Amino acid sequence: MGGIHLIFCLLWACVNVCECEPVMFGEVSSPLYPQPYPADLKKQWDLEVPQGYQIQLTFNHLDIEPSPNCYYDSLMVVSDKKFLGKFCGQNSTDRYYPGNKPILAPGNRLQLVFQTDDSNHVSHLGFTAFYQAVDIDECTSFSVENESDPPCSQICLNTLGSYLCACHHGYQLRPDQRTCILDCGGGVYSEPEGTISSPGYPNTSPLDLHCVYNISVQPGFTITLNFSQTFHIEQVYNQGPTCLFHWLQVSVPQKAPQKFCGGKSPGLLHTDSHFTQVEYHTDRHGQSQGWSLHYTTQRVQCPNPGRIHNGRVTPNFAKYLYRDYIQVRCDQGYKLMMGEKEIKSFKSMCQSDGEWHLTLPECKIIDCGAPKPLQNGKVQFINGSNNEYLSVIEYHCNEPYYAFEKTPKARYTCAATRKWTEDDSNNIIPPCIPVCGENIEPAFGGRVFGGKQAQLGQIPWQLYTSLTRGGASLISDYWAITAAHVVDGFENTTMSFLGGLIHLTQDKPIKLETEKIIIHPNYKRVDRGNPTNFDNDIALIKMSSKVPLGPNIRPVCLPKKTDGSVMEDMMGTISGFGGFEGKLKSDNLRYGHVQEYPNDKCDSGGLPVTDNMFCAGDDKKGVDSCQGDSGGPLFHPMLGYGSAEQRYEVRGIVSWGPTKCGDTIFKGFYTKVQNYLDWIKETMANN
Ligand SMILES: *[C@@H]1O[C@H](CO)[C@@H](O)[C@H](O)[C@H]1NC(C)=O
Ligand SMILES: *[C@@H]1O[C@H](CO)[C@@H](O)[C@H](O)[C@H]1NC(C)=O
Ligand SMILES: *[C@@H]1O[C@H](CO)[C@@H](O)[C@H](O)[C@H]1NC(C)=O
Ligand SMILES: *[C@@H]1O[C@H](CO)[C@@H](O)[C@H](O)[C@H]1NC(C)=O
Ligand SMILES: *[C@@H]1O[C@H](CO)[C@@H](O)[C@H](O)[C@H]1NC(C)=O
Ligand SMILES: CC(=O)N[C@H]1CO[C@H](CO)[C@@H](O)[C@@H]1O
Repeated sequence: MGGIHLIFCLLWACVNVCECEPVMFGEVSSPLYPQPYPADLKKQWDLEVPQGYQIQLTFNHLDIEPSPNCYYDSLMVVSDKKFLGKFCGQNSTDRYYPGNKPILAPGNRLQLVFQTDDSNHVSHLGFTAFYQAVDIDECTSFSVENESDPPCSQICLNTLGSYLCACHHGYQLRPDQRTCILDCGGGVYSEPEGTISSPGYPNTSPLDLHCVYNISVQPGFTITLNFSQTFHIEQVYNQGPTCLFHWLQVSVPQKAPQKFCGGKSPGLLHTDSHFTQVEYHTDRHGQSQGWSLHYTTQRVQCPNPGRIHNGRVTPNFAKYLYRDYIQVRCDQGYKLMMGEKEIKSFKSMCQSDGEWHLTLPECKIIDCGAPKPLQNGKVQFINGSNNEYLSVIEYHCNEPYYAFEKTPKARYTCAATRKWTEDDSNNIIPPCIPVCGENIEPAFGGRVFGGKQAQLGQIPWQLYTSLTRGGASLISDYWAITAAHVVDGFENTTMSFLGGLIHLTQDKPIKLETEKIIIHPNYKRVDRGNPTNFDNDIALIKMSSKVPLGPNIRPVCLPKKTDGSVMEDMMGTISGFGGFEGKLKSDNLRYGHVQEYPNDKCDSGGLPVTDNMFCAGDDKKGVDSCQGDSGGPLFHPMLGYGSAEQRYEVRGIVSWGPTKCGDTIFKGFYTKVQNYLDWIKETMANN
């Protein structure tokens, strides 16, 4: 009948489709009602309300011929083949009369079947009933016999035509919208330490769990899990114990996860990571007592930085942890080197990845650099090499022609300051100065008339110029001193001087050329060539190159300021290539001894005599300086030296004489060198 109804509907569909929709309520009555029903009848009604509802039938009136088991006439109520009742009778005293309560079908459909036999003598009226859609309480409608599960595992909320499931506090509805799961795990444990336990611990864990606990602390720290002794997770035996259905898994990035079950606590687990995930899983069966863990965090440890040669790593810890700093200091005399580069200081930090942010530098020995060369001297290593720290050097002058003024040698140590340092000194390397006044043959013969021929090296400071046939005295390795009148007129030229000779015909004299000729500024240049005033008859000559000092050419000393003035009766020695025994000049270097006199004891022949000169001569032997000796020295043994190391100083410069040479009455006049010490010193220093 339902099928016919459907076809009907389809034929009418375009006109009145809505009639096909199940209605929410309706009325149903026996044929002809409220007239008596006909005999020999069999009629069925298919009633339907929308899905999600139950259909409920309420009788308003029922009057069907009573019979045992409603044998003759009956109204049968069936819901989807489930028999709900068979009714007949007139009032509630009849056994098969429906009660006052409505009939509720389990579903949304209901069939009524009305059957009558061949007679209706008493004219029973039949029935009329009202049906309606009633909301199903899905929450309570499950049947225990069917073994079907309740629609919701925890809380069921009935709604019109449907239902909703909900969960108790602490539980979550799963995607099936029916079952609830313990709301475990979740969130992130970021505190430096904490405790995590299985749900309900120490009570048995709920079933069907999947809890995820993330422990995530800041980089530079590692997590250690300490499981408590009370530990139990169901284990199954499948060719050995396996964690098949219940398990606890600890996962650390970049490492294979570890699964645990059974009754033995994993104890202490060092993860070496700042992130750890703990997952706990139970299925719907079995039993696990659960677990608990306390986690702590430790700072990441860096490897021991190690030792360093010739330096120290500080601080010295047993362990170096994240954010610890180390410094490196080199021992005294060593410097910090990072590769090829020197660095001032070194600091390195233990990083969050357990590595030092810088590798250790090296301590290399410092050096003071090559020692400064010493003019006219040399340097010599006494200890060490490569100019390294604590190397010791010694400076020596090229002896015997040069020497330090005060000490025989100067010793320097390469100090931590990277400088060559002399103890108790200002670190200025003293200059090597030419040794003055020494000669090879210190003993000059006695008083010999007309002088005596000098030997090579005996008067090594004696110089000679053929240009003006004059002499000069070497006073350093650059400078010579002479009389102004010897060089007057040649200041702007180059003059040649010879040294290291005793014979003018000698093979290999030492040739010196002048660079500068400096005449004393107060020398009066009148009557050049035939001067009449010899005041300040002094000049300095600077050679164009260093004089190669040797045994035959060496400087004479200058007198000291304190040497006093001319001393009467004091003997001096004069030397030169000047004439003797009637000759105007000698080919040989000769010397003789003269005595100094006060100026008033000498006849000047009318020429001016000043305190810048002194006179000397020899009363008896007629020793005198002569033409050709001009500019040459008058020298004395210096006081304060033993005879073996006798030195000589130049006190006078052969200047002029009023008459012929060797006159026993008239003496020669000499420029008093002592008066010019300051000028000599200044001029030499400034040129
Ligand atoms: C038993 O449950 C199933 C599924 O839940 C349902 O289809 C069936 O109609 C139920 N049977 C009875 C007798 O309740
Ligand atoms: C826990 O960690 C996993 C893996 O890193 C991540 O996928 C998940 O989102 C994390 N859960 C929470 C709540 O942070
Ligand atoms: C681990 O926890 C136990 C207590 O459960 C404690 O006795 C033990 O000292 C802990 N171990 C460490 C290394 O913290
Ligand atoms: C010699 O030099 C070495 C280093 O080159 C140093 O260790 C040592 O102390 C020095 N000795 C002296 C006596 O200076
Ligand atoms: C040398 O030169 C200076 C400056 O040019 C000059 O004054 C002086 O007269 C010159 N002397 C001689 C002797 O030529
Ligand atoms: C009160 C009443 O109407 N009772 C009637 C119930 O039906 C029986 C017959 O089935 C009658 O005999 C009673 O009189």
